[in-house]
Amino acid sequence: MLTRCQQSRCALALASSLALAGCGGDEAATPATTPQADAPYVPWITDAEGRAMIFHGINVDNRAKVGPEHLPALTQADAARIAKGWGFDFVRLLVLWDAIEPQPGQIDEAYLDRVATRVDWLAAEGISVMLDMHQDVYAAQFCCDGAPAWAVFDDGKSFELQSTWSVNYLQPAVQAAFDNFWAADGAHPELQRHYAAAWKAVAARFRGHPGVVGYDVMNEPFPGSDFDLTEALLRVTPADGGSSRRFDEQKFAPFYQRVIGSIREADPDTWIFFEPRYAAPGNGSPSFVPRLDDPRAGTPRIAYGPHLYSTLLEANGAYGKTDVAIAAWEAERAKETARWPVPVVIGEWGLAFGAGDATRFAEETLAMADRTHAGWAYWSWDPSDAKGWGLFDGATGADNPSADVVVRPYPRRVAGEPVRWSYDPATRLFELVVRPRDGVTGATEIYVPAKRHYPNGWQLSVTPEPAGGVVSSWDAEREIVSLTLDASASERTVRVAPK
Ligand code: 9MR
Repeated sequence: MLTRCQQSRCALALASSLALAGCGGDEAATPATTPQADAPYVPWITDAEGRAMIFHGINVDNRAKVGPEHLPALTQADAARIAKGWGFDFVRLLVLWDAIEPQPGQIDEAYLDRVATRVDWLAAEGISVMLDMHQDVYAAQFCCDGAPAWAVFDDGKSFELQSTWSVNYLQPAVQAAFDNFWAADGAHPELQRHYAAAWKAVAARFRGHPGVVGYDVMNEPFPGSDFDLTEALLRVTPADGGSSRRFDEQKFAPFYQRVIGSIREADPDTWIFFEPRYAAPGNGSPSFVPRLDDPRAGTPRIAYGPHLYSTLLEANGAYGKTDVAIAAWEAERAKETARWPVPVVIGEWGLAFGAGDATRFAEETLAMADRTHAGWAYWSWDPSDAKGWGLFDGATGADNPSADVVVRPYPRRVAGEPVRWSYDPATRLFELVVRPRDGVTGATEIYVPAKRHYPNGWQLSVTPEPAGGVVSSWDAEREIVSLTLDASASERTVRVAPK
């Protein structure tokens, strides 16, 4: 039980934020077969040349959640800006169940056409897209977005609209709607059946699209009445895992397994991302999702897309010196990826850059992502609000100073094993350590935001230097340096430094 004081801190936190919210081969497409329960996971997503793909990107975007067409505000010119102005190679693109299946069993192919147009724009810019089946607070009729109206069963429970969107998760009607969804053998078994079938339709549509790298099964899945508010706000998980473990093991994992199976009936190859349950893991609590099996032939293509938000940061309006969200998050994810070594992409992280010490939080998040080999997508491709979440100004369209923090050098493709990489914003030194790996072709590509971060120029060095010197080429428009490293050294360090 929470004390009264804890409850008021919770209310404060909620009021300001519950918005927490081996390298694989590239086998040819083969039909799904029986699950290979023990097939080892692979820790990198690789491209057709066997290069590890490291993702820096952005969520596109909040405006897809509502409106008759359910489309993000993205234009073709925006796609070019995301790639060339910010150097991003990744977009987490929001799609909505209520747009995909507005009536039970009827897939809106025209909507998928509109989504495909956006995917095409992004792919033409070299951006890999993850389709994110988004939801916030279950459905539009509660406040936010997600399920079609016909899939909302709230058992007649009460709902009072709360001014902070995420606080609506605590409303009895919302919890009942989720409970009905998770109860696969309950009163509404059709809900998960429809959800899985909707995913299959999406997968059938985007199967083989060169721009689509992954499917994110559900945004920030909320555990319904198993939600542990104390854990979410105070990062205190019962020793036995409590209702969170019960949810993850008994309801959540079977749901994931079912949707994975359904996607694989249509698409054997696209990576499937799962997230931990909503809120607590994003703030540094454990997830109890067990290993998920991939029924595709060959190596599993299961990846992890956890979010990272500090409740405390949002509640206090500043990044306090005692806020351990990032360290706790790193420690918990390390335990999980030791159990299942899958590629990790932080599907969302973001913050109000107007808050105290926000830049330090952002830089620590990004350093941690590099350290742990995680890709990421900033929340979101929306103009900045009053608190400063966006990376550009809605009125002028110009970059905000926050873009200078979020946009940084990274190794977007690594022809070999990426051993480690880092970037120090103070010295502007970028380093990548890479080991040769058999069967990989193509060049290692590093995004170097030259105009933004190296106004006096930059220099590239490789140690030990290859016998014939460093062979590199520079794409000035996209600010990408490509370099070919031979296998004569067991490990090489590539450095980009200011002149
Ligand atoms: O930032 C978004 C806010 O403007 C919306 O009101 C809210 C509800 O639609 O969603 C916010 O975005 C959240 C996203 O959907 C899920 N993860 C946390 C995001 C930031 O709060």
